[in-house]
Amino acid sequence: MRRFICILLFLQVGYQAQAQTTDPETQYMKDNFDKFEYRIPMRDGAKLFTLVYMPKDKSKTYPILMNRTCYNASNYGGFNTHGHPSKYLVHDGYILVFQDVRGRYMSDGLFNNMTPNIPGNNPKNKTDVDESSDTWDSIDWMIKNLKGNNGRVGIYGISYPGFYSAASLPDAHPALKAVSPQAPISDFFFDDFHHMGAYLQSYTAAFAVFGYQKKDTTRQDWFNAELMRMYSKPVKDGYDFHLKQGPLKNITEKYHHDNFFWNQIVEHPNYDTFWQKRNILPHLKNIKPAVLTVGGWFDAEDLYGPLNIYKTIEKTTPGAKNTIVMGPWAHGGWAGESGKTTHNHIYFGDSISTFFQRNIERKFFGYYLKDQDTMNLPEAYMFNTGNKKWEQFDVWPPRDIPPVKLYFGENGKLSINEPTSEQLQFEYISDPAKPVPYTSQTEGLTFTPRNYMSDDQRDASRRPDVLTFQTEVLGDEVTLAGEILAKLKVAISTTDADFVVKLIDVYPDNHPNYDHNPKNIVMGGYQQLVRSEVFRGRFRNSFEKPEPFVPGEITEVNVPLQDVLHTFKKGHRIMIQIQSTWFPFIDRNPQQYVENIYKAGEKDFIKSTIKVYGSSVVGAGGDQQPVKKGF
Ligand code: PG9
Repeated sequence: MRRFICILLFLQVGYQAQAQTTDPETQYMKDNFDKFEYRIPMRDGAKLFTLVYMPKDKSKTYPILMNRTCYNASNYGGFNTHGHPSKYLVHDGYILVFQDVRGRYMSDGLFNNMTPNIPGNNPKNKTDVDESSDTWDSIDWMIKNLKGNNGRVGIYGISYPGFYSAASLPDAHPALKAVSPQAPISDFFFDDFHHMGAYLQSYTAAFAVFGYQKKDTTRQDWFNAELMRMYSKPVKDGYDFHLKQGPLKNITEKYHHDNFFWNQIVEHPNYDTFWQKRNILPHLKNIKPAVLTVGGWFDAEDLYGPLNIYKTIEKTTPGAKNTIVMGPWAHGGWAGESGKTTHNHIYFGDSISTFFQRNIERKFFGYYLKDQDTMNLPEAYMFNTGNKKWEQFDVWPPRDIPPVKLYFGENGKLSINEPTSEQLQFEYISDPAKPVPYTSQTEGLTFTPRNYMSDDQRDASRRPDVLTFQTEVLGDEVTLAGEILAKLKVAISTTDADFVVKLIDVYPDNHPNYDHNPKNIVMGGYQQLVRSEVFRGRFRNSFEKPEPFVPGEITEVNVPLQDVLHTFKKGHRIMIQIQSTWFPFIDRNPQQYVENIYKAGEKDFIKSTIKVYGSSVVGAGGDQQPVKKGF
């Protein structure tokens, strides 16, 4: 079939005659690159819109550095836009490529969330298309058609583009030499929309972006503006707004009745094949490109993704060129540089993103795509969020930092490595009409919540429906490095409940305030959240086959929290909190077993008396594999 390739060459005169911008990096782009637009044909005939910046200097060849996105490639024209490569990469000289994935903006086809990977080979047969085949076809076309390329390709992307980066790895094109999935989604049942099966109610408006098919190719947002307008209305108190919505079924009726993705979420409340086939992790085997996975320790959206993509490749492809970087960032925080690196109220140091961009990311692509420098990146380049320093490890989780076991004792005492009495029991009443706020601040509606990940837990500590245990003041520092697994022994008075476990660093009363905070943010006695996770109790034995609790029966609930690298300094305390609501970050559990929580009615929501036993333990550090893997 004659491959019709439409090349829209921007009018050079018009493009360059634009007024000189004040932003030096955008000006650098204009002075040193020519911009082209292509519609690259895929094996099934669909054409994917691809924006290409070609270096003007034709005296040498360049690798291709590609970003595949669902967030409108046309927006990448300006330098300082979401997902643009760092200035260090731009100045090093690459053919920069931004592509609308299938079904988005200027590309053909239908959008499919987390396109299921079709195991097999590339080039696949004509009908089999997925992100791997679209990437393969795009690379094959670019290598053959973009003059001046050096035959090597790199892919990077943050967030959903992080998933598209990871999805390029199975059956990768031979020219694909370096891939950096950054804050990548790996599985929507554990990243973004759900955490351990519980739904993130704070994501309500995000469905606007992912739940509507466009009618034609377009550079403009086509999705449900009404839903996005939720953010223009001055909703100052998201807690109150969401509580007033009542059960999720009201959200369906009011906002999402015509949203294909929301309806898929509602119809697939358990980890069935709909979600399982959208999980990229089982396909990450026999990985050939070098991989640099990047994440933020305070990433509320995709923390499961980077950690599990790295660990999966370690398991499936021994000897892979596989590195993980975790820094003190929120979602994608490493892409920007404000000078001071802070997360909410916590200050971590200066220019940490610049360090990553210049000393890690630039080296990674430069080495594998341009034979630049030497490769001396460690297996794991991890920022310790307690002593606020980078640390390098030759394996992650590290084997030379002993795991710690934390036990619940009387009078709110948390014991380190010394079991307390199994007879002890601790009790609270969980009331879905008065759920525990997920943040100490009054926060309006968010696209996705972020600040809560390192927030002060003092308000929660004072609630009767939150169990709080803390160690004595530490006489010496204690470092937790690796996974955290809370093995809870519980009994509830009803037939369902959620469990939220939080690991907290309690600052000494004389801790100085941080300059970047308003005066009312007192760091003395601050109870900083280090790691937290929710577990929907019905999935304790299987995410695919949920089970009710037997009222009053002592039951094991294993809550895997994501990894940490955190030194609790001398003079601090370690704290653990346990609760059963976390609103509106997480939707409310009716606390009695219903087939589908998305369809529960107001009357289904009841109080539950929760008992936690002294035989529970929080294992922190090292490999903490859940006793019963629920998936
Ligand atoms: N974490 C981003 C996201 C936000 C909201 C909905 C879906 C995804 C992202 O991965 O792009």
